Amino acid sequence: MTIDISKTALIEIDIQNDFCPAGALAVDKGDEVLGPINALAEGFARYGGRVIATADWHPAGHVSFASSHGGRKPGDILEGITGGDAQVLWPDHCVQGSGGAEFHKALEMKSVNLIIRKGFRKNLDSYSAFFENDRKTPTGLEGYLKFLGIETVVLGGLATDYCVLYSALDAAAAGFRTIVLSDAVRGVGFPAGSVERAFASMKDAGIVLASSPELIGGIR
Ligand code: VGL
Ligand code: ZN
Repeated sequence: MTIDISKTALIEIDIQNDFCPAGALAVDKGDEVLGPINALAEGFARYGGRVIATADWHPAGHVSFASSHGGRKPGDILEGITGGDAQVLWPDHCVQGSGGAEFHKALEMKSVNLIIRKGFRKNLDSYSAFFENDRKTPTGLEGYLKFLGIETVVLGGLATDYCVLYSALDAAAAGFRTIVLSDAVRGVGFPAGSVERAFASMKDAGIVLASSPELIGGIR
């Protein structure tokens, strides 16, 4: 697969301690994305490519936390709280300034050109790197990429069924050729079947799955 590095951006989604083993919202084997992501980022950097890292960045008492809704438990689902789809309630995670919100220490930050933080408003959640969960509030990433003439986005990170999925769907809807890294994503898997449904919706949206070695070999 050919990657014209001047028109391609790598987006590393939420590779933060809270989504890795022992984190507050640990994704099974979440740290396994680090090897392929770091290798690809290094390949991009070698050719002067754009590498963007995103971070879930919630204030204490965030609307997506079960603890903010007296008596609710993580995994409960509430309708109509952020204007978009039903909201899954999560354990407190990625609280601004906390250790859990830091990027995993093995994530190679030297190649990262831009960090996008999202979900920083108390009453609005954000899975996507492009739009918050009201589906209207932009993060600015689309404008950034388009201004630079980026045509292809490559996505990896955490979690397959939430932030990677929503970011990939928004990237495709914005007109980018969208590639998700088959070996550099891991999912939450809640509710049951969510990872399988995520891959199916990506496929329906014309999103391509490819492995990091396939892409590294194609960088020009
Ligand atoms: C995420 C659940 C809640 C993610 C973020 O990064 O996929 N999932 N907040
Ligand atoms: Zn979150």
